[in-house]
Amino acid sequence: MEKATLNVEGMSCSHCENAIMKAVGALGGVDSVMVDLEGKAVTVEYDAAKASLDNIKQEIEEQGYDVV
Ligand SMILES: [Cu+2]
Repeated sequence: MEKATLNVEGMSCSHCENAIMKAVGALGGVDSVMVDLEGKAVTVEYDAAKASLDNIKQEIEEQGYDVV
């Protein structure tokens, strides 16, 4: 299991948190998603054989947030 923390801009409230947790959590191979609003960070644990960090970043951006 891989663990990565992404810096994400644009998350401001629990709605953002839920949107990201739901969208990223639904990706195959993603085991857990943690959102830190104050720290502007999203930490994901994923199986590198089934999910890629690029896909995870893309999904966050599709939800309307910027991965920096
Ligand atoms: Cu929000």
